[in-house]
Parts: sequence; C-alpha cells; structure tokens
Amino acid sequence: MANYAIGDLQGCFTPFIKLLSEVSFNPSKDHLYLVGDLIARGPDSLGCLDFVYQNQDAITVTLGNHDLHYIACSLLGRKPNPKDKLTELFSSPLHNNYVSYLRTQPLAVYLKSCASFISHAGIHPSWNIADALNFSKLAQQYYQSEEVEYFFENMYGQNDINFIPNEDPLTNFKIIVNVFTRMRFLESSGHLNLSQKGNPAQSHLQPWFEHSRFDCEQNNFIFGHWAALEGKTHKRNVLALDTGCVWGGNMTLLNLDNGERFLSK
Ligand SMILES: [Mn+2]
Repeated sequence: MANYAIGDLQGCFTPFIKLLSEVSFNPSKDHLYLVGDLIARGPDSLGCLDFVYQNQDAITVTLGNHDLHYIACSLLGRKPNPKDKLTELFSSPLHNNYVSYLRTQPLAVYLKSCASFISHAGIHPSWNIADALNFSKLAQQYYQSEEVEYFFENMYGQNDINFIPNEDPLTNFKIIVNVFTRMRFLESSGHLNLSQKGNPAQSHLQPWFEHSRFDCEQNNFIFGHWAALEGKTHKRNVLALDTGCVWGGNMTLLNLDNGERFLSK
C-alpha cells in the first residue's frame, strides 16, 4: 500500500490520469490525497470530479476554494462564472451526487504514518495540528448541517479577526475557510492578506510558511493553491504541490511514504 498526494487538478484530467498510471496507482490497495481545487478553469472538470467520485474509497480530498465555490453555487442556485468552465458539471445527471460527496470531505487531514498534515492552502502558524484538525471538523459540521446555505451565503470576504474560537459560528467558519483554502501571505500581525497572490520575491509580506514555527517542526505540511511558488518553499518539511498545470505548467504527484516527486511532463 502506498500513499500519494497530487496538487491542484483544476480540470486537467489527462495529466492527472498520466501521473496515476506512472506510479501504477491501484485503487484497491493505494490511497490518494488530493490537496483540493479538483475543478474550475481547466478543460475537463467533469472528468476529474467523476473519477474522484467513482474511486472515492481510495481518495481523500482536502477541499479548496474552487470546490467550496462549486458547492456554494449549487446549493444557493447561482450560475457559475463562465470562465470557470463548469457548465458540463452543472448539467451532469450526477451533479447533486458530486455536491453531496464533496460535502463529506474535510478541509484538513493528518496522516500519522508519514507525519504529514495536508490542506489546500496551508496551516496558520498560530495553530498547532490538533487545533487545526478541530477547526477543520468544526467547519465541516457547518457545511454538513441544515444551515449550510447560511454559511455559504456569507462565506466570502476578509474576516476582521484571525483568532478563534469566537462566539459567532459564522466568524469561525470564515476564518477556518480563509486559512485552509485561501491563505498565502500574512501581515506582521498574523492576519491574512488575501489580495496578494504572486511570488514571495516580489512581495514585502511573509508567506505563511516562512514563520519560524516551521523551522523546528517534525511534521510535513503539504499544500497546493499557490501556483506562483512553482512548487518551491525552500523549506524541507513544507511541500508545495500546485505547479500550475492549468496555466501551462506541470501537475505534481508526491509519494508521501518516501518523498519522491513525479511531474506530468
Ligand atoms: Mn486554490
């Protein structure tokens, strides 16, 4: 049995399947962790999500911002932005099943066997792993609840405070979603700056993983979301897997058991 992680698919079905065949992925023995953003912008979001849905026993997804947006549009009856290229997904007979399935998936997981924490955008430096997993569970309770529409309706926008838990469930939800699915740079106060997206070399702000807390961590932190990093964090234990396949780059697969990386081309 092997454990693998793959960065953002974003509808790039052909490179996804190519990577799985390169490592002879066997859904009856192996497990695949997808770091999120399975869909949106790329040529075949339906192909990607349907494959994941059909092989769900062998796959765990840590949801990304595009996955949450798809669930939100669906539950709130909103039309997706044409540039996301999700029309086929919305008109699929399995559309509601896909949405229900995604709502069963977490925002973060921890794999004890390879001491690895996985989420779409990363972990806030002020959160330890136990806190982070509790926060992931808390947000999941909200998006699996009867009040799911209320949470998704009000999910967007910068939260004023980063520090949780708060008394207000919606504030907690926004903070957790922003950290796990949208975070890149932090202000010196620890607040998220959600407006900058580029390469850290061109910013005066600090990427979340540059915090000194990660220098003495025994665990690995695996994330996607930030294509401008081109798979590099310059940290031994912080591993960036979004290598911009949808923008003409590669897709990256990581063997979580031995650290070996595979690129789609
Ligand atoms: Mn993302």
